[in-house]
Amino acid sequence: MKTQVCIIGGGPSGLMLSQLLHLKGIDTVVLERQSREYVLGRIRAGVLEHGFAELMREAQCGERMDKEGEIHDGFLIAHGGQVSRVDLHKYSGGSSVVVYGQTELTRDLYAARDRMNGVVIHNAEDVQPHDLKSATPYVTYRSGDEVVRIDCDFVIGADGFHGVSRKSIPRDVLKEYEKVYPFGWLGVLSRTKPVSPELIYAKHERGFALCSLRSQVLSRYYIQVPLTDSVEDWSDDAFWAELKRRLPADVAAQLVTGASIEKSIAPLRSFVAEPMRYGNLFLAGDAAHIVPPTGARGLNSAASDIYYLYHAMLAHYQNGDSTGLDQYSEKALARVWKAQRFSWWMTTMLHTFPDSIAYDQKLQETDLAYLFSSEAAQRSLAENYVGLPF
Ligand code: RFL
Ligand code: PHB
Repeated sequence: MKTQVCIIGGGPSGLMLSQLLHLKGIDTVVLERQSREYVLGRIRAGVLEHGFAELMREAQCGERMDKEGEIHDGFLIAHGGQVSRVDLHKYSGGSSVVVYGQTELTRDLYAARDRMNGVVIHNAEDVQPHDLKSATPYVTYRSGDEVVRIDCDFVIGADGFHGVSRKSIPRDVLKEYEKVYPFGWLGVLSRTKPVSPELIYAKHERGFALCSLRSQVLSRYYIQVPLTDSVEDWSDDAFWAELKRRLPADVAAQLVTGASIEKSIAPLRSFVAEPMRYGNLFLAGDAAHIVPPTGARGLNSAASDIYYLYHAMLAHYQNGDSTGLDQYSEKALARVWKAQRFSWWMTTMLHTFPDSIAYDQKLQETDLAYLFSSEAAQRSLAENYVGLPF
């Protein structure tokens, strides 16, 4: 098989790039290890920044998002017995975020690829990139007993944190920066009315909690749990009881509980791999960097990678100009590190750390007190949350 751009990973990053390039007449093949059902069964992000939503529209995939997604102009932070609002609209110069699930967005991208007869190969086993430093790289995968070879100009590693792409960059080239947090998030999806029209991030001495949503009939809640906990340790009743303990009493009293339709634990981690290019391999999204979900930055950081790569590929194929490709890693990493800083700050301010000393707790309280006493601080939060410019 032959293509111009071989994309490893059929998550939002890979599908989005494939769709955008296809619209400009650039041929791609997407190789996905899992089945489509498996990919669409994963419950992940819920908050999209303005720039991501724009990219969805440019990819001709924004119709359902614009109809069913909710525009949110602010969110709430519960702390020390009070609830304060962050006015995103006011402090970001009129911007906002879109609440629309990653699952739905991925479904829309798959539908668009199908409509245009895009090649997305599922259940691709043992995917392996080769000859990345040469002008003629190729990727192999196994389908049953058959090994298939795809010759291409470029390989895109959009295969998430556990993918094969990053691992094919030699150890002496790649530098990895990592911070592992001593807790995870236990998430529950339930077919219940959300407790609040806007997201509530709750700081509590028993641990952080988040009230989010997918629609007016579908709620997503999270609580901070120790890394030693497993999903089996948490019955639905235990989850709801713990969530209520961490919310302000009037919010807890309004909480509608119900059977969980998904329950999972995600460990919290910050990670960056540098550089994001090796020869003709380009990393994008979670394959190169991940953040703790507290700032809702993960998918949104993937979006800026895709934006830069898309424009760099266009310049290369349409004008023979490779400047964008040459500058990709540096440009992408500059924005990635800002998302890292913001996510680390939100996580540090709102979680309960098992080894924290009284001094640390005072600083957390002061961070929040300063935030809500300073318009400049709220402006800084808002501009990061709605997304820094690409
Ligand atoms: P993905 O989604 O992990 O997709 C990678 C795809 O590659 C496939 N793959 C392979 N394919 C072929 N060969 C191999 N060897 C392969 N290895 C892996 C995988 O099966 C998969 O389909 O990465 P991508 O596309 O870069 O997208 C990144 C986002 O998924 C991620 O950043 C967000 O979900 C993070 N995130 C959030 N981001 C936000 O911007 N806003 C949020 O509100 C938000 N909330 C969250 C989140 C992540 C969470 N979890 C579970 C980590 C909430 C949670 C709980
Ligand atoms: C979600 O709805 O899954 C969600 C929302 C905001 C976050 C993280 C996750 O910061």
